[in-house]
Amino acid sequence: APETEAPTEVPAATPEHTRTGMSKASLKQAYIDNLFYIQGRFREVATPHDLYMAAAFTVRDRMLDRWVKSAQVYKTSHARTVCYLSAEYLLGPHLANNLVNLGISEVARRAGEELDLDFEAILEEEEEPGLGNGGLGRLAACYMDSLATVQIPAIGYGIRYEFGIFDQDIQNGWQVERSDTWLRNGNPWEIPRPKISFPVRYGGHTEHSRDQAGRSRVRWVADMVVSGVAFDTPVLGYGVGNVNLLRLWKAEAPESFDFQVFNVGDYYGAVHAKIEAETISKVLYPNDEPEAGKELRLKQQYFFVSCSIQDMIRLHLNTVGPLETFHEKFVAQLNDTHPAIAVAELMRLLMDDHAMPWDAAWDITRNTFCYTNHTLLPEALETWSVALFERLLPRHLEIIYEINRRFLDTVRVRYLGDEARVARMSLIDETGGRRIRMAHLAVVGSRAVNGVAALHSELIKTTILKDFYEMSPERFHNVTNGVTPRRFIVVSNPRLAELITEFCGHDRWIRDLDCLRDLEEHAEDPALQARWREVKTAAKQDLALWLSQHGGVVLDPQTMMFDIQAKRMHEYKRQHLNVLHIIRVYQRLKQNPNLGMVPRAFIFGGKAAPGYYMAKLMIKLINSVAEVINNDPQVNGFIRVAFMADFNVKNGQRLYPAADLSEQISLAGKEASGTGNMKFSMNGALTVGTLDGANIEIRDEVGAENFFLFGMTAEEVRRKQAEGYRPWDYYHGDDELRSDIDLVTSGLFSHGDTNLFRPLADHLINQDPFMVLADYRAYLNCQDRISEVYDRPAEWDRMSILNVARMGKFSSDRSIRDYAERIWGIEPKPIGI
Ligand code: NBX
Repeated sequence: APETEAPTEVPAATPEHTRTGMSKASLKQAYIDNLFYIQGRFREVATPHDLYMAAAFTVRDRMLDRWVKSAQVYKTSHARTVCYLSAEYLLGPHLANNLVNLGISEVARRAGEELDLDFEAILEEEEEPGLGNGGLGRLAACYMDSLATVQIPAIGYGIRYEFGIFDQDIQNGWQVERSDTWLRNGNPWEIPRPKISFPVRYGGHTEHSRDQAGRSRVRWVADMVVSGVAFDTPVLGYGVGNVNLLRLWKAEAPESFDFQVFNVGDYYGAVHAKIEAETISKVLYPNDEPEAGKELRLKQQYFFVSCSIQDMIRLHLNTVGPLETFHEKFVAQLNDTHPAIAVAELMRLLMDDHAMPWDAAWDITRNTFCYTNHTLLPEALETWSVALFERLLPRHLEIIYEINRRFLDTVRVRYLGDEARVARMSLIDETGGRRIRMAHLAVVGSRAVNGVAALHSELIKTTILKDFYEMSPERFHNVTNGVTPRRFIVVSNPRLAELITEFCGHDRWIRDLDCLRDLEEHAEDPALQARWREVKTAAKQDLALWLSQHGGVVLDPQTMMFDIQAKRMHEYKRQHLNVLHIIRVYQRLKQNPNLGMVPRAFIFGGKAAPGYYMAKLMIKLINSVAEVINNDPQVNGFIRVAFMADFNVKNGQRLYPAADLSEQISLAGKEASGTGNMKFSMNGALTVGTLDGANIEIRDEVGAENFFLFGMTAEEVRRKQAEGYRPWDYYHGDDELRSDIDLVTSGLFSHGDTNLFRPLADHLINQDPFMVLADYRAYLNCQDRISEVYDRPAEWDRMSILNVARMGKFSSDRSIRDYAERIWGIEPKPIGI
């Protein structure tokens, strides 16, 4: 028929933005249409939220084209696919990021101007999905961006929490938590897939029998079932046609759950059961450490894992075929141990639902999973009581026992008579109440294990997973973390991006961050330095303005060095070491008001886990010190202290561009990697840091002369702890240290209350598990050097330029390529635009 012969392809000569509706004119038209047809508004009566929604839908529509094409290519080419299993995704606002990745930021801005829209106000309107606590969740989000950008087919699986990480208010200096209602006004970025849903069962008992062929079969008779429904968010690659999928599961009562039939007469009981089902994806646990014994947390983990594995099996059976090749189609990366139950779940599904024998199922399972460890802190290693497991997941407990039995047999054969080793390696910790060690399950059930920075990956091998390393060293890897330069330079620091582009080629560096090296040869050029400084000062002005409008602290961006520590509040991260430095400077200024020091703004941001008393007390201390210093006219021309409330992705994007100095001062050996360290340095901040996590590699890259190093090494820490660390000796051996700690408890910062901060001071003097006192003097000396260098702008600017120029390694694109080549064995599947 003539119709079908008509050319369906638009001639190639037509510019891409015209073909795909990305011209200014089509953006304007689409925007007006969306405002009218989706929000039901015209300009004159639209609320700021309507204006945002129309923008979001306009952008989302433009992603769908690429999404559909990617899905088709991935499906028909049977592309090997990465499934990233993560309980957290700390995504941050989508709109600006998607504009950048679509390559239409500029044209959209112009379209907005012609429609008389306030572009910045529209961006501000977006509520960020805060479906994560901190580094681990944000890393998952950076990896989703990079997977798409380096064109690796991927699905991110997780939980669609109705309430993400709490919003933080500061009241009277204390943290107050408010629930995060990010879905209140609708989420334009997700597409509900009610037809993609799976049953997830809990509780009950198992029944063992034999089938006709005499093979043993197990039936799990559960006593609770919920339904997981998929919500899909497209994830664009930068400047490529690839769009990957973030599939988050929402818990609902199953449709079959008809309370008329099942609960005649018990209407309230039925509604209660429905609520219980929906509770599973209700709220993110706000601790960046495991929730010991919280049944709901284990339910959440199993919930998203079970949905995800069932979905993978469905996809595989729909396309490639027999389950025997499952591991050739999929590789599943476990983001820490939160999804480690996946090992038992895949075994269960293969054996119980698909009648596969143990050995075949085990082969597939072990070849599917890889495990990333994110912490060495012993208190952060996840374990679950056997009793809880038995109650909630009886079939999985049986499978874990069997995995363990077979595994320990291999240990015994390998290490004859070494029963101590067997006990150490067991999946079950028999000391005290019996508990399942999730890290051991993850290691035994995986093909590869990795840490997140070089030091961390080494320490894993000598500490928490030493026995496993000795048994199979070839399975241990390092993949140093990275962050996406799209969000953390292009979106958050457009002035710097523009300046870099002049030297590093349009778009080139955004895709290949090693191109930043082109800046190096200009590091001493006074002209570049002047512009570099202008960019930094402008960012500091933006931040100062914002802070003055939110919290009221006034900072001087012209004269003051912006010294920033922004991260979760934790004793190991040592925000109190930073505070002791502030107090030292304060005391010096009080003794000598004409000190002539470099003015500094000390800026903090970070949430404390709601039940972590010491972390909350540190927030109170920072705000209390701020109150005294900011109101003391004798010093407040030289130093000011600000605590930015509600540090999240959006607020982080205000901080990174504005920092002169980045505080990365954890006790060596405790911070697995850190990623904020990379974000700051990429934006031209110099780092004051310990030899911990990725700091070490950052220093190696930017050059020791461009990094302010202080403090003990991990090895020195280990030795000192082995010898018996006595913080008391430091307290008594250093007059300034003693006077700084004593000032904390003097009542000066607490309106005369000498007890308020006593727990903090006492803990430092008596225990000091993170050796604040041992590193105090080195830190102060280093800070003095920093002030001296800051006083020599040409030198500082040169160092700052060199930091940015040498940060290529810390793009998450590099991390993902490392995973793809060294761990996953997966090739890019390029899709053009
Ligand atoms: O993971 C963090 C590490 O502390 C950082 O050093 C590292 O850079 C980052 C990414 O690799 N870990 C982390 O953020 N953990 C959690 O957020 C967490 C959340 C829930 C939980 C345990 C840990 N139950």
